[in-house]
This record gives sequence, C-alpha cells and structure tokens, in this order.
Amino acid sequence: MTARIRVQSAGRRGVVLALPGGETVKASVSGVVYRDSGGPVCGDVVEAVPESPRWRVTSIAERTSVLTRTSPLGKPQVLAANIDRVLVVASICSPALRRGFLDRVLASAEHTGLNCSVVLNKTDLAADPEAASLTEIQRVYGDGAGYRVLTVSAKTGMGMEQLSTFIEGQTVVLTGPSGAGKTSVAMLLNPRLDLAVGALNQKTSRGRHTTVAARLLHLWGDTWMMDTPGLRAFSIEHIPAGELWLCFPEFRGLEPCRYRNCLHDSEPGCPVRDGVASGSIDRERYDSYLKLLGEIREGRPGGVRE
Ligand SMILES: Nc1nc2c(ncn2[C@@H]2O[C@H](COP(=O)(O)OP(=O)(O)OP(=O)(O)O)[C@@H](O)[C@H]2O)c(=O)[nH]1
Ligand SMILES: [Mg+2]
Ligand SMILES: [Zn+2]
Repeated sequence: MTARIRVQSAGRRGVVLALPGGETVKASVSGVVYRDSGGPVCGDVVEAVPESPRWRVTSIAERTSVLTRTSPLGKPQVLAANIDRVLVVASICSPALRRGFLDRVLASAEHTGLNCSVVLNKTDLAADPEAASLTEIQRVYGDGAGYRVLTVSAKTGMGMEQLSTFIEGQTVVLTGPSGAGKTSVAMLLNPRLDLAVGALNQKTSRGRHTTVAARLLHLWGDTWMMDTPGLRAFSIEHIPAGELWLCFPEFRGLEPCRYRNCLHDSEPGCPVRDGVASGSIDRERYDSYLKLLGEIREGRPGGVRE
C-alpha cells in the first residue's frame, strides 16, 4: 500500500511526513530517489510505504513550483516545492533592511514564475532612526515593481488580519534573513504553533539562526505556511545572464531595446537605462540588477553574502 503525502521537513537523515489526518511520521528515503532527484524538500508530495520502524519514501511527484537559489557549493538548490506564493520577510530595522537581499529573492522567485510579495515586519519600530522608510519601500517595490507590500508587526499584531486574508487558501513560503521575524509571524497567524523564536545578537542586531530547517506548517483549512531558516547568502547564478532582466518586473513591458539581446548594462538605445536616467526606474533596483548580472557572468562560486 502506498499513499501520497506531503513532506513537512527534510534533512540529511530522512524526512518528516505530514499525514492527511494531521499526524506526522518519520521516514527514510530510498537511495534511488536521492540519486534521481537529489532527495525530497519541504513541501514535496511523495509516495511512501509504511514500513517498520520507519516509513520509506519511494518517489517524489512532479513539482508544480520551486524556490531555488545557488548553493554555497555553486549548484542550484531547491529550497521548497509546490508553493503558491513567496513572502519575502524583512524587518524595517533590527536587523537592518537590506534591499539587495530582497532583490535576490524576488528575482529568483520571478525566474521560476512564482508569485511573490514583500512582508515588512517590526513596523512597531518605525520611529527608530535606523528604520527603513515604509513609504520608500512601497514606492519602489509596490508602485515601481508591482509587488504587494504588506506591513505587519508580529509584536503588536498590526497588519496580521490583512496578511491572513491575503494568503487564504494558499501554500506560502516565508523567506528572509535571520531575525526578520518569520517564525514570529507564523506563530501569530496560528497561535497553536509552538516554535522556537530567537533573541537577536545584541552587539550586531542580527538573528541567531534559530530555525534550522524548513518546515511546512498547517495554519488553518487549506492554508499552509513554510517557515524557513534565515539565509546568510542568496546567490542566483543559476539564472542565465540573458534572463535576469526578465526577473525585474519594472524592466518588462517597455519599448524594445535597439539591440535584440540587450542586457541593459551598456548598450545605447536602451529604454531600461533611459528609465533609470529619467527616474522612472529606481536606481538602487537597477544597481542590484547590475551586481547580480556581474555575479552571473563571473560565476563566482558561493556567491556574495548580503
Ligand atoms: N519589535 C519587534 N520584534 C519582533 C517582531 N517580530 C519578531 N520580533 C523579534 O525578533 C527576534 C527574531 O524573531 P524570529 O521570529 O525568531 O525571527 P526569524 O526570522 O524566524 O529568525 P531565524 O529563525 O533565525 O531565521 C525575536 O526576538 C522576536 O521576538 C516585531 O514585529 N517587532
Ligand atoms: Mg525562525
Ligand atoms: Zn536594453
């Protein structure tokens, strides 16, 4: 007897499966599955047989969507599968918002055709002189790039109702730097979850990598959330140079460039560059694009830490 089941979390020593009734079981993975696909990831749908003492995963169903980065070893690495939407979580301060990180994750999600949105957490700290400007982020990522920008506070609960309505009926993945408050957001959406939240490093105001493995969480009904570990680096060298510009929505839909294979970095007659010069395209987003393009061209192994 086999059953089609979702992977709640995947590690080196096996996986945890979420059975349809809500129960979870540990399972090993057949060697052939590792060989053919690199092994299951969080969110995979698998076939598994209930063997003793552990279940055994015998195959992975075709993935409807994936979130991918280039691993520190320089290989494409699937972080999560079968997702409806990526929520890039950033805190407006503590730790400081790094726009370059947002741009990397958004570009990677765009490349595999995933819906993505920005969640700005810790808005209770908006008066902090170090805090990023909500208006500015809305201008660049909302009005400019067309992403939905949700502002929340996992401390006060502000914005959580809008967030729950927004993700209703979807499987969403939370990704972002350590300490941004991903796990805190998940727990506010389903207070029955009992997960570890970590205090920041007082000296650096950075997170302490509290969440160590991606985990599929049941929020309610058919709404699911994957909480993932804060990433130190998010390289995207797996994206071909000529496809990167398509991962920046505000570069698309302009007049055609003079040169058909324009990479929008130095060629004349380029509406992307004109847009940057006239201010209709945000310069920092464009600079992120150039930086990523450089990394892809050089194929720098391990990528750059943001
Ligand atoms: N002031 C404030 N603090 C928050 C908020 N959300 C989370 N925190 C705090 O930020 C710290 C990090 O929260 P976590 O939820 O563990 O962050 P994370 O993104 O899951 O971090 P990793 O698991 O390490 O990737 C904790 O001390 C939380 O209490 C918020 O909205 N406002
Ligand atoms: Mg966490
Ligand atoms: Zn161009």
